[in-house]
Amino acid sequence: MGSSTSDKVFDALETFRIELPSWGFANTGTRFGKFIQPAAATTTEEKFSDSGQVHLLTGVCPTVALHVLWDCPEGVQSTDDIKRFAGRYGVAPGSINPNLFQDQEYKYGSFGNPDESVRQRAMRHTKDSIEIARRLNSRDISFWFADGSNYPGTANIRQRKQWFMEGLKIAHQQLSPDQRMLVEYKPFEPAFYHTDIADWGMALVLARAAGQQAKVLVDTGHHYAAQNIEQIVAWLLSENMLGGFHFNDRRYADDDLTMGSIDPYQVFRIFHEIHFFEWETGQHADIAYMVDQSHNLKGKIEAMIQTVTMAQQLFAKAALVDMKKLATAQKNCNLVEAESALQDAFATDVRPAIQEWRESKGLPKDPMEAFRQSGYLERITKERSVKNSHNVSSYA
Ligand code: RM4
Ligand code: MN
Ligand code: MN
Repeated sequence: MGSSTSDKVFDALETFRIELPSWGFANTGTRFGKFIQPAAATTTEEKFSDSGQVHLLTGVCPTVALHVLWDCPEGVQSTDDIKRFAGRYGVAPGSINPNLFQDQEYKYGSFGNPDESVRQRAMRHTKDSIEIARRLNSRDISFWFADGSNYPGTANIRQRKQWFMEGLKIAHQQLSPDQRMLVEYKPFEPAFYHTDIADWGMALVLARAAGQQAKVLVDTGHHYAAQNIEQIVAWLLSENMLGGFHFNDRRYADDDLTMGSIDPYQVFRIFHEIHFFEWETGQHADIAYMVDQSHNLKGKIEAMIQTVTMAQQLFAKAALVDMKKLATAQKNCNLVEAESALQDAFATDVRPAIQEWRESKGLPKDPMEAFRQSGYLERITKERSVKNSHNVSSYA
């Protein structure tokens, strides 16, 4: 490997950080049930402990995303506990995710519910979530709405859009100047006929209407098969509206599989659009890279280490694209040359350079191996297995 290749890999890794989801360490399942893991995290503290392990071994996951309902059972009062966990386990709270889908009241929606008192309840929870974020010094409040309908004719789509516009605008007014609102979209599930924020265009319209600090969040699992996600990314970048990602992979629907497990080239192409944007404009793309996965069958911490390793590899590979060559080839419509610029970078084995980078940072060369040697899994399995034998209730 040429030294310029490893320089590029080092440069790319220097800035790349990825946020872990607290719920990725808990028992999760499908609508058919859960398979309980004896080592799964059963409390917010355990989720911090597990993410702390991943950060300790990889060095690139300094924050953990929190879901208010699952991680802040006392609402705003939970923030003191969370600060303690953050100090104890060496990971800071990251994006704050309001939960506007699980309470019985949200059966017909939250911001889009025809019942005004439910919309108000959703707003109260939203304001609490923004306050939680403020107390925790979290920059991003990340909104995913399950709102929608299951049958044609049962919902007033335009009216609901209006309610969303109003709700997000009010929420935006609560933000501190350094906070951001991220608006996620999803084409279906749990609603099966229409979802109120079904795609990136709808999220963009709502984010623009909400205010300057609102951006779009791209969850890679929230697209129809064959959709060109990197094009969406390129458009959002050029509109200065890309706020962050929820990474996961999919084969059929919102499968929440390990990042890059099905289609690593797609993730590479997404990262390429970001690198290309930065190269061409000289601007830094201020994007929150986050994981949103549900490891029903894999060991949770191992799956997370695997994810982070994959993310680093694909980000580094994308940094190897010869941009000058690419730009010239594009200009001259030299198709094979242009495409090869991507393919050559994708085919490069960056693993040795990544190992060198880890060593230069005093990190284990192989985080997975280091985790297996650490004894951590054996310890938490012992500590948590009894608790896990009767922890099957909520999603995470
Ligand atoms: C949704 C969406 C949200 C996540 C929940 C658990 O499908 O991806 O971001 O918080 O799942
Ligand atoms: Mn998501
Ligand atoms: Mn999802």
